[in-house]
Amino acid sequence: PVDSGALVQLEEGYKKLAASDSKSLLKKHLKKDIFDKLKKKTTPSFNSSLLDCIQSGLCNHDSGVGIYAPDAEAYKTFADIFDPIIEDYHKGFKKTDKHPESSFGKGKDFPNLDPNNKYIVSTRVRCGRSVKNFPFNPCLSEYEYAELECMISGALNTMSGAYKGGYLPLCGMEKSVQQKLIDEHFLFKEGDRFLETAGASRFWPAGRGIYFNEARNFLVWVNEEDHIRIISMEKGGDLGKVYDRMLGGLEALGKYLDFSRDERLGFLTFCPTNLGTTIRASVHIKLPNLTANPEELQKLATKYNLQVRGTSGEHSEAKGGVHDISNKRRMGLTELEAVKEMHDGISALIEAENKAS
Ligand code: ADP
Ligand code: CIR
Repeated sequence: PVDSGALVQLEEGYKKLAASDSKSLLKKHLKKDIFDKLKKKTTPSFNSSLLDCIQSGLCNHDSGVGIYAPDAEAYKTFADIFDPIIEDYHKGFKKTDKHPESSFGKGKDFPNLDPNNKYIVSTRVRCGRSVKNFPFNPCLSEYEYAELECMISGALNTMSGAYKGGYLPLCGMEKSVQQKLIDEHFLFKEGDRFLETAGASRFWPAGRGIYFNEARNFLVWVNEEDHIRIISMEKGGDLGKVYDRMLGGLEALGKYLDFSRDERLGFLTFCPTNLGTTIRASVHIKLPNLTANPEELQKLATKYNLQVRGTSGEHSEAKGGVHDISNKRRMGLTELEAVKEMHDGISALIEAENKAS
């Protein structure tokens, strides 16, 4: 059951959100009748409440989305709010829809986006995975963080060839080293208030860390937003090469770890925006003509199902004209289709930039 303190917090938080000018999907979809229907529910195994799901959105009215699943069951117990948000974010994935089986394709499906190195600074593809039989951040004990870290770093340390590297735990990492890794876009940032208020930063930095190979173009984040984030990145626009490297790493890890996948939702993640394929394929790109008119850029991004972020990731500014542009939806289409959506969209933006010059 939901204790009376949490209920009061929920009611007050909801009132404030409803009266605010928040643009979040939470505010848009959490109608009073849905709120009332869900406010006393909890998930069967972990006793997670609606407050656990929406605390981040209640605390941060500038959220784009504003909801997380504290455990996988929350997607079912609180389906009345997750489903419409999922449908909105992933462009029409309905509550009766089923995420397709994985179909990864190959990097050769994606020609270099910028062979003359005119626009693209770097290309990155990431996916997220949860380890079977473990809940998401808000429900993990300190012991489970350690267990997960041990399992994941153990699997990573078996990697060979181009993937051979080392695991660096955040515990004991020099601040200067940490900051350098963040500035180089390798490491996740610290103190993200959206994650913190979602209950995702408990026991920080315990169990968190980063693995990278010698070339520093294959990286794995451990226990940040998701148990695992697998990342491939390099300078330039060779999306195919970057994608293949990510796929190889994913396949190697999958030999040692079982990942959580839901029949309907696909691969399970903490944030509903990452469900399904979990893939975000992005470029850091300079498009001076297009970005001179932010509204026009946003219009084009919407047209091609792309998302524009700042230079240091989500909720950051674009510095020196460098934007992070990626596929937006990850659910209801295959991995190959998700990356193709990004490839075709970025190609179209570059074409538009050329025309505008
Ligand atoms: P994600 O949801 O993929 O983890 P974030 O927006 O939190 O993404 O960004 C994580 C880090 O990855 C940030 O440092 C961001 O600048 C970096 N990043 C994202 N795309 C690229 C890219 N194409 N090239 C270089 N760095 C990138
Ligand atoms: C927000 O709502 O802004 C944060 N909780 C982050 C949501 C994830 N954003 C996204 O577009 N993938």
